[in-house]
Amino acid sequence: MSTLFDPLRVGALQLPHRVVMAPLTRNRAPGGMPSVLMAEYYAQRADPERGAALLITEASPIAPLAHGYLDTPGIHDDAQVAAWRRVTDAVHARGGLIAIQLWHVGRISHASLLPPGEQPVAPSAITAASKTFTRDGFVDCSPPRALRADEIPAIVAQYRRAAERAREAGFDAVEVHAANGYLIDQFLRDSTNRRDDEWGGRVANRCRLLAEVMRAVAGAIGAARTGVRLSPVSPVNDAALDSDPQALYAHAMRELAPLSLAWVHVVEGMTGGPRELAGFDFAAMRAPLAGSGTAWMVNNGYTRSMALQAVAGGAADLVAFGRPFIANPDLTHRLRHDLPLAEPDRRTFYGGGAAGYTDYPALA
Ligand code: 8OZ
Repeated sequence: MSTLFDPLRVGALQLPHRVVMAPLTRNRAPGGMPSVLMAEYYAQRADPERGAALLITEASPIAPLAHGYLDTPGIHDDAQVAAWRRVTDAVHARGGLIAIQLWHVGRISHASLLPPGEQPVAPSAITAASKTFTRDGFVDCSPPRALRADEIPAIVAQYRRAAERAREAGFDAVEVHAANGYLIDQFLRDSTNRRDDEWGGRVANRCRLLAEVMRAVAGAIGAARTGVRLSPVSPVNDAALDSDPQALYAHAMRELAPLSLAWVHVVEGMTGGPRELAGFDFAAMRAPLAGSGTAWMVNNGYTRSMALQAVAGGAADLVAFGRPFIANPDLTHRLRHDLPLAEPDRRTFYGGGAAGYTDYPALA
């Protein structure tokens, strides 16, 4: 039987244990450029014994139109690649492993964050009843326009190109962000996808963007370095639930199983909120992956005892912790020895500088 602290091979990566740092938006990339402070932050959490077995970065926009929040780090031009290299070098110097989360926000954006004259893009022209963070603080999302079918292959290509740039920047792997009501999730759910072409309608059509993106990314950098994050019952970002999430996400798993991706990462319940929602059966969602070699990564509000039990009982291969990693750079050390955890300060989650970011100490 495996424990939370046993090593695991995940695709091309040899992980020293099962504790992963979940992606966390922190808005400390001025102008979309990964900062030196970010290199320090990730390196603090990279120790293979005391920190994360695998760090997953904050969500990182793959194109100018993929941005939806102020000061999130891009992975779509050469200067960003060079700046990310400082992050991956700092993590590797500590012996750590790091994946970048590839992000397209779709309709969760504001025109002021996009190139002049552009508006957000989405499967259908339905404005999100949600806010985003701009230079002027929190504002309502701008009305999106529906993507034309002939524009979608270019978006798939942006994911592929971002994955290639991620490898140029020294990342060990990528995680495609298909959760939390952003572009790929907008295509998946019938609440946000009202298309009647080959990208909408029946489940197979709504899964097409996810499947094409995963095939493109895996084809470019290898499935053994490719993961994906999904949140089947999370309503965040005005993502009203699909009419049949169990059927939708089971179909998605049947499409992804033959790719033998490195991992599938699931947010259980509402992202950052309650775990118990809607009676969704995550074990049933996972079933089609049997024999695929794809690791199952779980997330959302895990405590030490829940994580120990999830791995020991076979419900998960990996457990991703988000907020606990903000205040505990040595989270794995603390979990291993059942030491007390520091509490993060919500006021410094998004934006600002070193305060509440790189100043949480490890235990002596
Ligand atoms: C919090 C604030 C802004 C963005 C997500 C990328 O929910 C995010 C995000 C979280 O996946």
